Amino acid sequence: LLSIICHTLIQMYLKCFQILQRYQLVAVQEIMDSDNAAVKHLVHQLNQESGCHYNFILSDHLGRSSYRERYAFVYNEELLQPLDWYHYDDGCEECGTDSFIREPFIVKFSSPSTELVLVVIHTSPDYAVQEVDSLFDVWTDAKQHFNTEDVIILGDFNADCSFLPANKWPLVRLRQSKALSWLIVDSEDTTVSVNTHCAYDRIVASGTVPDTIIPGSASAFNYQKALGLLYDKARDVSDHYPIEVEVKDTTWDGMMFEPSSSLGIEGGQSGMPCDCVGVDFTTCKGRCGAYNPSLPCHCNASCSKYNSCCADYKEFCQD
Ligand SMILES: [Ca+2]
Ligand SMILES: [Ca+2]
Repeated sequence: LLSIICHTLIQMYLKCFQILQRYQLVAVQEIMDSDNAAVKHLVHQLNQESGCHYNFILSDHLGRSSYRERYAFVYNEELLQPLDWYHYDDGCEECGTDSFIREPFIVKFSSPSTELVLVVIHTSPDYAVQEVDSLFDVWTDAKQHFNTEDVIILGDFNADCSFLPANKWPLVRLRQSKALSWLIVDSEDTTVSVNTHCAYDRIVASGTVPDTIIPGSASAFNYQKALGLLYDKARDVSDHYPIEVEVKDTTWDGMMFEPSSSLGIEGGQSGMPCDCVGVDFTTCKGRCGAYNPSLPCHCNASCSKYNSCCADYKEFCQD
């Protein structure tokens, strides 16, 4: 079982097929088509190319503005089946008291021999410190929800370089907890550009998962080298390398699931109904990233540019 992040899959189908076929399970992010036609087409073509039975499960459109992204898990359905899933309830979007721009999508998969909970996240680079810290709450919630310690959190955390420099690690509970293993280490370069060396993309695991990882398998997959691509072509595929781990499964007896006849599962909607009773709209405390045109001041990254920040924006939302 492997996992991977593959960005901007729409543009460069063919190369992506070659990359996707390495994996039994893939977390995909930054999906921006309004229907699910692109992913459906991709998985359909992937099945034709590979002769395998891949399927996918899609999150809601996630974001605070009209710019929204979806997550998807693409999986080999003869070996993996989604059992149950939910969107993490991160607070009230309308009040700006939510903790993520794109709240994590959480899916419990079963294989013939085991079960595993996966949490996918694409953090906001502007609030990477707060969001990666808040992933600790998501991890706690996922463990309770599914009554298991075996959780993998993966995605573009923006967890390096200027977005999350090393001196901020003490503020990040996900990093400080001894119960979590950061499988993609700080020295890894997950960026395709030769001008950046940053471990933005991460796989973090708990429970029995770290013990099942094949040593040395957690890494960024340099598809430019592996496929012999020119630099410009590699950059057309993505600005990030996929990150991957290989899990050894010693108890699998060769059993496979029956593939389903339909393609694609909608993972439901995010966002519980909420009200803003008692919320102070004049402060950015607990409201970093908040933007609401009907309110006099904002706490989003571009408020400085428009001179519309609440007075304490710097204190609570900037370093
Ligand atoms: Ca949110
Ligand atoms: Ca690089």
